[in-house]
Amino acid sequence: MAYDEKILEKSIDPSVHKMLSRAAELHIETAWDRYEKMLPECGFGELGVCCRNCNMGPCRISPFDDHGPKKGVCGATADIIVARNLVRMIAGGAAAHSDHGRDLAHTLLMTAEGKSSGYEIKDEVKLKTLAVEYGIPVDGRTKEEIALDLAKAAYAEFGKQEGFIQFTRRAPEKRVALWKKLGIDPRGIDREIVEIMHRTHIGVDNDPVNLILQGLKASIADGWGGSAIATELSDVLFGTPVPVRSQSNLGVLKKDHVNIIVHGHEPVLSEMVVAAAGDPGLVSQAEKTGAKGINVVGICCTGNEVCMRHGIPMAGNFLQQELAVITGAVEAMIVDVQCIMPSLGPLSECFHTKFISTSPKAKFPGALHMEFHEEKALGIAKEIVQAAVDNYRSRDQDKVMIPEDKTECMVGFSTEAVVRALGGTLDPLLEAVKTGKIRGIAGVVGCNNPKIKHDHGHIGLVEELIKHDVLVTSTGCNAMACAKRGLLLPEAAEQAGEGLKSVCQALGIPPVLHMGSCVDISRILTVCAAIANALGVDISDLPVAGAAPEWMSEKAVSIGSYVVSSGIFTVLGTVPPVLGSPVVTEVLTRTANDVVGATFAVETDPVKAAALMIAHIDAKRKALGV
Ligand code: NFS
Repeated sequence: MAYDEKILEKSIDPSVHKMLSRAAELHIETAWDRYEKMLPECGFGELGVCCRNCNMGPCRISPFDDHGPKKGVCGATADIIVARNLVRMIAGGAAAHSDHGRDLAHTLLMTAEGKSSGYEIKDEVKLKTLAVEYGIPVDGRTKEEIALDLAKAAYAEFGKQEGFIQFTRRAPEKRVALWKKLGIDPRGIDREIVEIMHRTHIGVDNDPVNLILQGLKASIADGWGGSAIATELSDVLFGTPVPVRSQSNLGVLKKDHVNIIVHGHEPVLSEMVVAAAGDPGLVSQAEKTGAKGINVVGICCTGNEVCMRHGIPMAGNFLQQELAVITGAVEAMIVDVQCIMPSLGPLSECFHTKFISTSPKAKFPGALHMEFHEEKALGIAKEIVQAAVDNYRSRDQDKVMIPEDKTECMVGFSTEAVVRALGGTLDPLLEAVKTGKIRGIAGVVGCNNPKIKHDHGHIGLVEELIKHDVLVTSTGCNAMACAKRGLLLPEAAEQAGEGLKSVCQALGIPPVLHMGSCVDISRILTVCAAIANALGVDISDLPVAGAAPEWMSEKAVSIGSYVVSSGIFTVLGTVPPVLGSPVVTEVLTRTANDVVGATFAVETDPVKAAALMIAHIDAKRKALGV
């Protein structure tokens, strides 16, 4: 089918072309339309030079106009304002990831105390490994006793006032020593986030470099702390992922089934919805309404979580959430927290879709709020699924248009699964890196953003990397883009360079490894730390690089910051709001190399971004003598 040129420019995904043309037909607006209405976006905001931190303003600096203001009312320069705004973004992102981690600690605590309903400790091996890491005794104790101590220890990481966060000690000794020397070895997770809010209050920290260092500190507390806690405790409760086959893209919705979408982030909710949807009573009720069954699919990072643990299909990434509703085939869109567009409320009202919010932290206009609590988790999940099943009768089949696009994928490469795929040790991977069959390793992650042709940034970059023998680890919306493109299949090794292809074929793995949701970038850090430790070097010495080709969220700012703080060069595909400050731009793109051994680069062209990463990888190979 031929589409309007304007629609083809918006995405590389054919399902998106179909649904955008359907949206236009129905006169329904999407994020792309709202983005266009926003243009031109605020130039002060783009440069990061507006400040609303007190009510003497709002102030903005005129970077190009000699007669315009060069200082805010308090005297803050562009450098100060940009640095304050940047670290506040880090605080927002670190808070989101870490509050997710805290919720997992809460669920584990309730489960250990026997107070939750429907949860159990699924991975006892991991439970014990983590307990040992925390110095918690394991011998002769029940799993509940160990889990109680582990949950309390994880909980304590958030409110800790002094000392260090345990999982940060997974980083190589040299890295930890560097963090200590720079004063950026984080204490409690909450403490570092609160300190950013304090320092950016009017009249506190007005040194851009000092502000950035605190931003890095909070980001380390996120990546090696809050996010790692989210990942590890999810594995304990729901099982550590192993490679599993599934499908992705909007074509996973079924015309003759009750379709339920889980959207958001924390597996605490989505795991229970998946369990409830398997309830024989609810399935038979679905059949009585004329449906062939109940079809649960995921969107955004919660989609990654349930896909890698249960093979639940992924309907799409961030920019596809509205399109899923526009199919007219969704009985319920069930959400918890993060990356959920408030537009879903009014949009759902155009269809029969029930938009169900569940978290006391995240309410939306037009949503039906069915609050979720661990004490009655399975019961509440069943009520939610029941609401979806009952709603099937309200579906207007004439309004249904599900694109047929769906692709097979292989997901679930946790750190443990990667090691298993390698035969039990990292040695084959190290050997392949040394011989050059694998040139280096890239972590490609992050969101979608209508500023960039949907999925083009992700796919353009990843395909270029694997072609040049760079093994890609992927999470979040990038992982979903790769899944839809068929890059998460062992067969995709055909598209890789000869060296990477031979390694993938020998091991039966895809050239792009799905490592999970955004908090699971902590898995990538763990792998990097293990490789650095095996080679006796720091992470900044490794032939590795990171990228967030279509990033938009504050979480992505925190992620980029902890990845760079860990010593990994990172390329951003959308421009961060820092260019109004020469000092901040210089620090992030140059000076940081002398401080943490890595920098940021900004490159909107994915092929050029890949070239930057490959050049970096080659330089590190040379320095390592491999
Ligand atoms: Ni992470 Fe971006 Fe959201 Fe996941 Fe997607 S938008 S920062 S990738 S779903 S968190």
